[in-house]
Amino acid sequence: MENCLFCSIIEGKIPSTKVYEDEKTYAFRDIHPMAKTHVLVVPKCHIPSAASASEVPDDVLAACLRACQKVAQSEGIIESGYRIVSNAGPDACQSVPHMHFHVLGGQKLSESMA
Ligand code: DGP
Repeated sequence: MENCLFCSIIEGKIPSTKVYEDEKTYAFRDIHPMAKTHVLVVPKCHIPSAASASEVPDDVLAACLRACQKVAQSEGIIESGYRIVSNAGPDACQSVPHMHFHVLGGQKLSESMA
């Protein structure tokens, strides 16, 4: 989609630090890391947010969760633990309207989620 930051990153028009890629997903380091490990997993097709999940093919949704697992594995946090966060909409402070999953770990995370 034109004028979508993450679509531009996926297309390579904006540089990013790639962590993982497959046919349906792309994962790269967050520009403002909130934890020692902070990677964003995005579907390659444009989906505004998790609030549109009912319109998204099952294989794309599954690929996103599986990509989070692959990232956790390659980042060495699969055993120590990690958090997957997907902000959707204004109350969640979603700032980029292309569905994405934050994979956070590499340190003890806050017990508070809100
Ligand atoms: P959210 O607030 O949940 O919509 O998260 C958007 C994230 O995207 C935020 O943590 C910062 C990250 N981000 C924004 N612009 C860029 C960029 O140009 N490159 C990278 N790597 N990350 C970005």
